[in-house]
Amino acid sequence: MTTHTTARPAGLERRSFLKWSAAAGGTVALAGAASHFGVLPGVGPANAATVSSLDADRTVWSSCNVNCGSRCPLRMQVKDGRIVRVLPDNTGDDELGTQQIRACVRGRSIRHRIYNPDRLKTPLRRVAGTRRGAGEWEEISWEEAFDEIASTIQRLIKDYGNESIYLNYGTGTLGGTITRSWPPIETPVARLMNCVGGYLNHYGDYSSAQIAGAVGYHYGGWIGSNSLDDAKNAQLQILFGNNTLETRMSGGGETFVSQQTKKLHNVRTIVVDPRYSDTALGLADEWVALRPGTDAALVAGIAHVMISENLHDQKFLDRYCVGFDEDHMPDGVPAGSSYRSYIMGEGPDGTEKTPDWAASVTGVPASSIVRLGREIGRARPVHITQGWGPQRHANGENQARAIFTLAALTGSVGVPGGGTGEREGAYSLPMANPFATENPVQTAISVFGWTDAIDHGPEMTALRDGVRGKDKLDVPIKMVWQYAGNALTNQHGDINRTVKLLEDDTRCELIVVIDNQMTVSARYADIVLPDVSNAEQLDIIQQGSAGNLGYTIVADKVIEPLYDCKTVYEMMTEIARRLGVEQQFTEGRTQEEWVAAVVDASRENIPDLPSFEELREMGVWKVKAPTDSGNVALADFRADPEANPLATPSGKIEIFSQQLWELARTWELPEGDRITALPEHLDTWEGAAEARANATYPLQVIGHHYKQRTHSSYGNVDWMKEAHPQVVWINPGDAAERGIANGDLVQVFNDRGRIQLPARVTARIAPGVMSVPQGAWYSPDRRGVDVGGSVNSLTSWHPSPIAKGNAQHTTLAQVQKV
Ligand SMILES: Nc1nc2c(c(=O)[nH]1)N[C@H]1C(S)=C(S)[C@@H](COP(=O)(O)OP(=O)(O)OC[C@H]3O[C@@H](n4cnc5c(=O)[nH]c(N)nc54)[C@H](O)[C@@H]3O)O[C@H]1N2
Ligand SMILES: Nc1nc2c(c(=O)[nH]1)N[C@H]1C(S)=C(S)[C@@H](COP(=O)(O)OP(=O)(O)OC[C@H]3O[C@@H](n4cnc5c(=O)[nH]c(N)nc54)[C@H](O)[C@@H]3O)O[C@H]1N2
Ligand code: SF4
Ligand SMILES: [Mo]
Repeated sequence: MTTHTTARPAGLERRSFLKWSAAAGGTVALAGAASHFGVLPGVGPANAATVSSLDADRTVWSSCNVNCGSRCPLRMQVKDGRIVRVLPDNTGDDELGTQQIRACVRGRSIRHRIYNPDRLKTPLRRVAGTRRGAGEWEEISWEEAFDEIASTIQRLIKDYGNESIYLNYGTGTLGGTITRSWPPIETPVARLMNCVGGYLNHYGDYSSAQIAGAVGYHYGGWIGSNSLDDAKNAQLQILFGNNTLETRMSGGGETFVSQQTKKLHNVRTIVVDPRYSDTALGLADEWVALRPGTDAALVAGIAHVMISENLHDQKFLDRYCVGFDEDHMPDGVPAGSSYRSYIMGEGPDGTEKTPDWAASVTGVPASSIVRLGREIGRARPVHITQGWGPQRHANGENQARAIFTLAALTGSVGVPGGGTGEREGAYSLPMANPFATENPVQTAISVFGWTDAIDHGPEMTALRDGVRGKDKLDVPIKMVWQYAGNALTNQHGDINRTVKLLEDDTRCELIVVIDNQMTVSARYADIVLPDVSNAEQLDIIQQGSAGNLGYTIVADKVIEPLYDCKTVYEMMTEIARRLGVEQQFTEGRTQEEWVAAVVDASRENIPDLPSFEELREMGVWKVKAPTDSGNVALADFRADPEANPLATPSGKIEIFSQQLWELARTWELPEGDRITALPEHLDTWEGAAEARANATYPLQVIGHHYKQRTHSSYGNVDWMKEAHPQVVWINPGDAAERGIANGDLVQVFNDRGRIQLPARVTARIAPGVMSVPQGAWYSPDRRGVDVGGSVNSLTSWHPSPIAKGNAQHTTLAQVQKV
């Protein structure tokens, strides 16, 4: 049975809790004391500059709901209707499974996002006749905004059908339930659209498109991997491009889980990453610095050592996999098609994947590859996970599958201390969501394909563009809803090209942005609807990834809506009324009644879950996973593969996928792009090999996820910009060649764009590679130079071959001193 853990420090009764929370504020230094009292100029009610926390009128549970993979409860202190202080979780302890879920610096600065000068205050409409994006706005009433949106929806459905209306990707309120912004089907916007016939859907996401596109062929579906606390059972832990210390930053999430596991069990840890990431800094015993997009080649070199020295787990491969050697191949494929043949130079390419070969591709010394092959080959079990950096590449599907294959070579799949090579799994509560409805429209495009669908939708087909549910699209996208997302511009590839497309309002006729900040995407809207922040409304919050800890948060309304902002639920209700479907949309419930309904429905799955009223008082409710040994992915399959087959055609792990073999023959790909049945290394457009042959743009650019921001969210918070400025990481050798010193202002550029920002010259990045932390706000100056330093000024629209996903870490550029 699950354990109920809302532990409080001994001696504190529940009824004294609120008082204690307030008092704790004065003494818990972690919450950041005096500097939290500052008041932003020009926003909110006039206020005293300093307020002692003891003076606060009340402390209210809220949370940070952005898409950082974690999700932290926040205790917001209110004085005279204004949030004056933000405190972290204070329930639980410092043990794995009952830990405090302490907010990172972003969550603790949330006041500066709530009371930000960029806050949207009133509905805005682009001035008729001006260019979209020109920044000429008129303030309109809510009634005008609702009327115009409702009548345009009616016209577009009549003229083009529901498939002309698209819900763009957006994860700004991923943690919410009633306010949830992704997946599209769970959003309040989808709920509205489903009342009037539905909308064009998307599959995949910007996070993990390629791995999601690959894992079905390899494992039969998304299976995750062992949790990070399970590394305690391993002899060796390997993290491929998995930067948990920066991308799961909650002090109660995977940052805590991986650090605590390391501290208690000291398992040897290898980090494979072109950057010496914060995770390498905090956890690694060894850093393997490879060129971006070459993990499959590194794995091939390691496999060569293991096979040559008989260190691979042949028994596991025989029983659980197809495609490793010639004796375990599907029918009807030519000899020499196995992974072993590929590695030993007996396949169609005739190249032996020796450590020397792998060194020439990856940049990792051959001697290191030999040593790695031996160490990995001799360790059992090996805890292998990958983040989503390796797969956000032009060859991302193969990168992901190669790392899965290394897990199979070590025979570590399905056992404690092992893993599948996918991203770490974690325990989570099976919350229900009765608010979500079904989309009557089946047609879907890839998450990354919407710009193409605006540009030339009816030319997009299943075999060429990955259209699903239909052989081809019939209509282009005519309307875009962008709710709590910045993927309309800032987070999509090639911003300069994207904004050119959006400027033309004869193609996409209506863009509605619902946000609470004047974001880059809002600049390209026709109508901007000012949403409240999460502190201004009630919702139930879906947990983040936290090892063996499950939890849920009831985030209450802390303050009244600022300015003329409305909740998204109210906005959708008003539009539903104008479309004649209000009753169907609301089912007669208020937002609070919906939250209560979510709790009631979830109690059927989780018998111990307290009632809505109890949760509301507690703020956060925690449950430790029922097993102490961590989450082990595919344990059933490992125990009995015949009784528990995978959902692949063979029921086994498909190192050679016959489905991909077929795809490679039937799908139409741009010249140079390839799909392979084996997880081969592929040299791609703007990849590592091309970089060395390209005199104009010889440097590979990746854009790691950065602690200043969650994507673009928090990117306009003064404190965060000061603490973690936007800089481009450059290797000292590359910098010296160009006369660039640490701190110099530089421009990074290619044919698609040019950004300007300070250089961070550091040996923490591999030679030939730069990293521009993704998510900075695009701000082109008069010359068109993006002085905000957004990496998507440099990236492209070119999708990956199988998933049609965003290959935003595959980019070539040059750098020069300004
Ligand atoms: N080059 C490059 N590009 C990338 C990536 C990369 O690695 N490299 N990563 C990709 C990935 S993994 C992802 S997930 C996407 C993320 O892309 P997005 O999902 O677009 O993420 P954000 O930029 O954080 O945008 C969230 C928006 O929600 C808004 N928001 C926050 N709270 C609220 C609220 O309460 N109400 C409303 N209405 N709005 C709110 C914020 O102001 C912000 O504008 O970016 C992708 N883009
Ligand atoms: N602080 C912070 N946390 C976040 C986010 C954020 O914006 N800020 N975004 C959140 C979201 S939505 C997501 S999807 C996740 C993203 O999580 P990830 O996709 O895992 O994050 P990335 O920073 O893109 O990549 C992880 C690491 O992979 C490395 N890398 C890049 N290319 C390669 C490669 O070819 N091979 C190898 N081995 N490594 C490579 C990068 O240097 C980086 O250190 O993070 C989440 N957490
Ligand atoms: S950004 Fe993530 S880790 Fe930081 S406070 Fe918000 S949810 Fe927690
Ligand atoms: Mo993501």
